[in-house]
Amino acid sequence: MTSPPYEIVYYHGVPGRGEHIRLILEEAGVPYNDLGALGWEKCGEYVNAYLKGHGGNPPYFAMPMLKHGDLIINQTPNILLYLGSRLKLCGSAPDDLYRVNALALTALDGLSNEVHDCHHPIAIALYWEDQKEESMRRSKEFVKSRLPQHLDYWERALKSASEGSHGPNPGPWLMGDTFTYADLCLDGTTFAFPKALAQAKESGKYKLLFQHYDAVKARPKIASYLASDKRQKYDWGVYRYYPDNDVVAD
Ligand SMILES: N[C@@H](CCC(=O)N[C@@H](CS)C(=O)NCC(=O)O)C(=O)O
Repeated sequence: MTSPPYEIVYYHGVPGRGEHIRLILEEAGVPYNDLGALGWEKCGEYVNAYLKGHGGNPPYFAMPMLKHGDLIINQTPNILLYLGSRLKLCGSAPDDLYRVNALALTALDGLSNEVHDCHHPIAIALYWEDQKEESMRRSKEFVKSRLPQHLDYWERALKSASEGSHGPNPGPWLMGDTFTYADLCLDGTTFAFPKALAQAKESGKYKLLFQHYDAVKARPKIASYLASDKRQKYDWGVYRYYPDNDVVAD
């Protein structure tokens, strides 16, 4: 029996939260349909149907969603958990799934949700211009204190993995020598805060993390995806560039 296709229901036009899902499917080398790319008319049919709940699946609150056969799920980390487990990208020991999930949740907290909140600190329904002062203040605080905490954490996690604490064998990935879906990419944060990330790189404090970032981008299937026209450019969405927010720590 053939498996039904994996279908991503998400906006088209930016990588956004949908990108975490695209990347895991690309890394696994499995085909998928990105319904947003079919145009809003087609994608909107699903979105409207799923708003009410559909075929045993509860209504969703916000995209992205994944449809796989009769199952329709939302919440990015939940989708990653499902795919990571099916596509064998969640470590080698049975309990690794929960370890990988903790890493992925931490990555999504610090390098996605907090980055998003820098440009929309007051309300997602307001334009950036309507919360510009707060956004600049939030960005300064993020770059000064939260970003270093998160970068320190990832450096520590990679050091621990390189010493063999997280997996059966030491290695360059977060779970040692086994690549998993938690192997984050700093890409979006680098896009939003290029000066702060350049400063972090130059500091020499995050050698393992920046090597890891390069190694993720160099994985053959990821590299080929990033070079393809399927990869969308940052613009609006979670990762945005505002020159006023692009600050460095004092
Ligand atoms: N925690 C959710 C957040 C989902 C989310 O905020 N999605 C955005 C697009 S990336 C959205 O549609 N937001 C509309 C809203 O929250 O009302 C996840 O990780 O999937």
